[in-house]
Amino acid sequence: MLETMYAAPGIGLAAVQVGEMNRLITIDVSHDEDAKDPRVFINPEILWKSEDLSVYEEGCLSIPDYYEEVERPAKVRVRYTNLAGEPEEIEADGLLATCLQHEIDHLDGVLFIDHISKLKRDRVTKKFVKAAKEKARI
Ligand code: GNR
Ligand code: NI
Repeated sequence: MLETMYAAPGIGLAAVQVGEMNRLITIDVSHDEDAKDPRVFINPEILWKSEDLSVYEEGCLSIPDYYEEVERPAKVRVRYTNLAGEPEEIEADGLLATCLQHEIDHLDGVLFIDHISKLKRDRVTKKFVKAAKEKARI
C-alpha cells in the first residue's frame, strides 16, 4: 500500500481504495522524497476531535482532478494498532489531522465530497456519472 501511495502520488491511502476491505490506512505527509515518513494505522479510531476547525484544499485519488476546500476539526486524537500489533495513540494537527480524518472516512465509505455543499457535490457527481456513461458507450 505504501508503494501504491507513493506511486500515485498521494499523501494517504485507505485499504478499500486498493480493493482490500481491511481497516488499514497509510499516510506520509512529509512532502520530502529524501526524508520519507511512512506511517501505517491499523483499525484507527477517532477518540477526540477539537472544537476548532481548519480548512484544507483536499483531493482524493478516488475522485481524480477535483479539489475543494474542506472544513474539519483542526486536531484529533486517534487510537490504532501499529505494525508490531501494539495499541498506540497519537494527537495530530495540521495536514496529518486532516489526512487521518480523510482516510478514516474512506474506511466508512465516506468521501471528502460528503463534507462539501450539496450543490458542489451534485455538480462533481454528475460530471463523474457522465464520464462513466460515455466510457460505457465506447
Ligand atoms: O493525496 C492526497 N492528498 C490529500 C490532500 C488533502 C487532504 C487529503 C488528502 S488524501 C489524498 C490521497 C487520497 O485520496 N487518500 O485517500
Ligand atoms: Ni482519498
